[in-house]
Amino acid sequence: MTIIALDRLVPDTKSCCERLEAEGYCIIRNAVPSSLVDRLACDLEQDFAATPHSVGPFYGETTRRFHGLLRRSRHMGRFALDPLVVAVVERFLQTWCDTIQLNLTQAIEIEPGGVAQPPHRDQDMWPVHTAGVEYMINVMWPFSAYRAENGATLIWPGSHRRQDEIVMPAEDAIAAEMDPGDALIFLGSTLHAGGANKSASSRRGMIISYSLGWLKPYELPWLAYPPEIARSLPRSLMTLAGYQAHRPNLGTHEGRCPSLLLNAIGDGAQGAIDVLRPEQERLIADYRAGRILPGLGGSPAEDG
Ligand SMILES: O=C(O)CCC(=O)C(=O)O
Ligand SMILES: [Fe+2]
Repeated sequence: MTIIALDRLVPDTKSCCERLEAEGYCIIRNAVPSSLVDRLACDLEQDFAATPHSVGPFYGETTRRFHGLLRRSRHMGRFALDPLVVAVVERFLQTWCDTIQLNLTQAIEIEPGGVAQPPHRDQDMWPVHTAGVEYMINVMWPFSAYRAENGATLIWPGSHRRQDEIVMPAEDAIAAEMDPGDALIFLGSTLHAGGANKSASSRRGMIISYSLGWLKPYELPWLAYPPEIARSLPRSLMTLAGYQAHRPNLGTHEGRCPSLLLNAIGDGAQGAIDVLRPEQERLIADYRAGRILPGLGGSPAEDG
């Protein structure tokens, strides 16, 4: 079993993207200091203790999961906005959207005795797929050492190119063994699963996932971070977490960009304001000026 890993000492968006392209996953070693992971895990300790077991065959009844992590620890920004991760995610997703968005933050504990999760591709949650389009990217951050015996995430290398195979042979999976501070990035089209925990202690970590900015996210960020909470959190994080319209006019509130809700005043209903791409504004201007005639194709800008 080989684990493909990158050393953060040579952080390089290009090589990380190449590995994702080739294998469907990539491990960044020492992406953040392990001491920071310890502080984050410490902030979440109470939540792990207070969270009941998950219900259902996908989540797994020997797991505990909770969400809305950006409001639970001030350290989350360092993880969610990790520059290398964000650069990689943007490189993969921004061909298909203007801006990426936070899809989910989820803390996960797999208890001793936990069975392996069914293999799945996370982007299959959305029912329609266009070949070659990536809809989301996941990043798994371990809080405890991930090893094959304690349920390290299982990944099927190359499975992103074999979308028609619902499952692949168990022996083809690798266990993404990592230590706190490492990060596993994998595509939404990569077959994976939480592993079985055959050890005596819990495996804890978190997933932060990002998706095309116009998709419905798994976790509704406006409920996880309503305006009164969002105003107390870093603006860059809340921009990622849904307080940003996606052109044209998607994800708005009262017909306006929801970023206006982050301002201390002026968040009442005040009339709609378009959020359009420049080429859409040009198209409308060309139409109004009579430069677009019925039956003509092509770009009006080029047609002159
Ligand atoms: O816990 C893990 O290692 C993976 C979890 C996962 O893939 C999921 O819940 O979608
Ligand atoms: Fe998953």
